[in-house]
Amino acid sequence: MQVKKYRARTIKEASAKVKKVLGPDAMILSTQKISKVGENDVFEITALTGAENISDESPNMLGEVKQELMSIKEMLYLLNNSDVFIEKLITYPGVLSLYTKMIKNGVNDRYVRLFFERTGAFNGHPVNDMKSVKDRALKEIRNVIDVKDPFDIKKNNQIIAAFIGTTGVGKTTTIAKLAARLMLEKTKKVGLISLDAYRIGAMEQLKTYANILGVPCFQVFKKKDLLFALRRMEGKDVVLIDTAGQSQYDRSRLDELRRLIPGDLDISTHLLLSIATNESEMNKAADNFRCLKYQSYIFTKRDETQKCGSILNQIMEQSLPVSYITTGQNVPEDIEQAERAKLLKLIVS
Ligand SMILES: Nc1nc2c(ncn2[C@@H]2O[C@H](COP(=O)(O)OP(=O)(O)OP(=O)(O)O)[C@@H](O)[C@H]2O)c(=O)[nH]1
Ligand SMILES: [Mg+2]
Repeated sequence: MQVKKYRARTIKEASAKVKKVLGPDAMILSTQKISKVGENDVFEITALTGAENISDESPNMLGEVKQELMSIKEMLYLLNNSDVFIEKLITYPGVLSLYTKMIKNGVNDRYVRLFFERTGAFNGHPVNDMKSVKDRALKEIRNVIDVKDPFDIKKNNQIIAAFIGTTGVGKTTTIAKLAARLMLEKTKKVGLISLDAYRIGAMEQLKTYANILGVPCFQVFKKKDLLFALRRMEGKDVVLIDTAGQSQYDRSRLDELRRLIPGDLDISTHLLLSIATNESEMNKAADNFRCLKYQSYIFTKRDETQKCGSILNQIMEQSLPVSYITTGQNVPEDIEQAERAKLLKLIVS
């Protein structure tokens, strides 16, 4: 392991020097701005080479220290993606690494700054304990994450839940996973309904799962069919309603779905959003389905992406609880109940 210092007129030039000499995996120990009267400011980076082995030398303590450090590769990434705010952050590698991770995870820069500003550490007062700033930022993020289990059945009321979302987002598969879980783990009596005014074939997939699980499954095209099906399933603890995939751009079909789900019945709706879609598509879907007054988010296809920052962006856009995360195509295994700590981890690591 070797410690070296590099100086340049800008932080970016100094970082580039470190990368050129020590390689992209060099870790930054400190970054300083050196100001001398009558001279231009100079930035100095103290970097460590050979740091990739430090966790082997002393797994616990040094491994932890390494986690707090940032690699020069990460710093260059950050410098290319941000601006003035970074100048305040740049001299605190521990906090900076959290910032970089969130940006890389796709959390909107605006929100990342907001959480750091909420810690109170960036309002001009010098801060000594950066670890506590990092912890405060994490706490602020944790505070906005809300989770809710729609099937947390306390009373003996029947729960009717409809699942909405764009075509192929995973509605039918998620319903099959939930139906199996509710039956096997919570010994609930489950019924399924397919609400689809357009595709005749759409019922088949749900029906196949219903047959495997041995639960009733009704196909519904009109509101009166839905009322009939619900009457037939009065004895069920939980009724799960699958809906036809809607293009979020097709207003008339969304309106039709809204008319099909009666507002006077106690039917909760849950919006599925794929974490693997791009941010603007996700926002558009969340906006356009809003007319269906969904009460929770289900984030799907977590296994298809490394970047889970869109979960936080969505929560910041519209503050609603997260109920489930789906993690693959296997029924019924690939679904997890949303938990704050797990969500936080997905967003910041
Ligand atoms: N990788 C991955 N694939 C998933 C997940 N959930 C569902 N899928 C897959 O996504 C595809 C579409 O799933 P469906 O459940 O049919 O989606 P849908 O929303 O019902 O689709 P429509 O009814 O056509 O709107 C299938 O191939 C599923 O296996 C997930 O969490 N991860
Ligand atoms: Mg479907």
